Amino acid sequence: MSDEQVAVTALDSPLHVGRPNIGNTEKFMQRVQDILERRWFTNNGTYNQEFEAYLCKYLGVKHCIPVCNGTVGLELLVRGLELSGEVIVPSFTFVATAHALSWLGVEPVFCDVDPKTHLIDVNKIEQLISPQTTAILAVHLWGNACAIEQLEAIAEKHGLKLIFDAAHALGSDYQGKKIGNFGRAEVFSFHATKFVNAFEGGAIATNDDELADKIRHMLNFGFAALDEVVSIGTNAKMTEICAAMGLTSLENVERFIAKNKQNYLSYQNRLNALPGFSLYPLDTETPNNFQYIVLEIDEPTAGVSRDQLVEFLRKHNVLARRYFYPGCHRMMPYKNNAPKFPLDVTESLCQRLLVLPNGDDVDDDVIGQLYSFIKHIIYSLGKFVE
Ligand code: T4K
Repeated sequence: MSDEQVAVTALDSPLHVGRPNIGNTEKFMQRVQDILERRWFTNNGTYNQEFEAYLCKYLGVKHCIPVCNGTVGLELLVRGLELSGEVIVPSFTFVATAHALSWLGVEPVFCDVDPKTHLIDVNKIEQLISPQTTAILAVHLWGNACAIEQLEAIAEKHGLKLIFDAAHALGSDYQGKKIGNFGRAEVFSFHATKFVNAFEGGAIATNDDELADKIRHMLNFGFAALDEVVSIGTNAKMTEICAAMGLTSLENVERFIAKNKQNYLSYQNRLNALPGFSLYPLDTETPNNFQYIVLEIDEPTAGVSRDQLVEFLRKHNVLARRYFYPGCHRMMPYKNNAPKFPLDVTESLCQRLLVLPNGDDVDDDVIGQLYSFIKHIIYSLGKFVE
């Protein structure tokens, strides 16, 4: 009897996608103590300033303004750049990207993505441009940089603003420069599920002094100085506890990336040997955070569907996710409007992809177990060939 025929047993405890990484706990607790002693909890405190300074140095960017979360960061940017009418955005992204536009009365116009990179397809953007289009909001999905040069050329040719949702892309490079330096601005997320987290949080990175000033006012009710309000504003501030967590996580960024990369390679060694399974290809020579283990399943060759596999893994305590099923254009409120052009690649990816766990919690043994679950279900369905 082969290994695959032996019943596999579920993991002892659930293995999640998006399990938070934790930096130096002792250092974080010292910072919490310090926050409590100094009684300065929010409103651009010391840890916010330190977090921003650290981010700016790490990214090589002039401003990286901490905010309460990535979604609100995108909203501030949309408002700060006075975007209106329509903005071109991929449908294959977390729904926050589209919502940030809709929330401000701007219509997201969905563009298809490239089948290999899963990034906005630069060849399909121009057909979506109308007299109402004011910007392109591209997403560096899975931490992989978009085709920035081509996007810049399209934006310039049509007089559009170019901004990036960089929620996944802290630590990634494009042509030797860190993400955070491109377009008018880029927005990061430091949500618990991101590999560098601040519990909740985000940041707007830009080299544009004027835009940075405007956003700093807007995130604090429009205050420019004591008793002086210069614009409409909101409350998008990051708390000191979140900034302390963000800073403590960021101090460990290289360790997190090294672990992620090691896990990525371990997944790659195993999964790419299975017919019908392909791991999202990352160039291991280009800096990336390697956080996302994205598996594409070609059902006829693999002998198992994505949904069968997700269900089987879940039964065995591996909580894989079907990101970004079913695609923003199929979610409310967007599903009431047909996309301007078909989103064939997005539709296909939404049926074929799953995301597997990575991070501090995962190691070679766990990946080995996960691999045996996958082999087991393929074997059970009668398609396993060694
Ligand atoms: N743009 C993009 C491309 C994004 O991916 C996101 C966020 C944004 C913009 C917006 O940034 P933020 O406003 O969030 O800063 C999660 C996150 O809530 C969301 O931040 C993230 N993308 C998205 C990809 O994933 P859900 O609905 O999948 O969350 P949930 O509660 O199902 O948790 C995800 C997994 O993480 C589960 O397996 C459980 C695990 N988890 C979660 C939390 C909160 C933990 O193990 N511990 C935790 O504390 O959206």
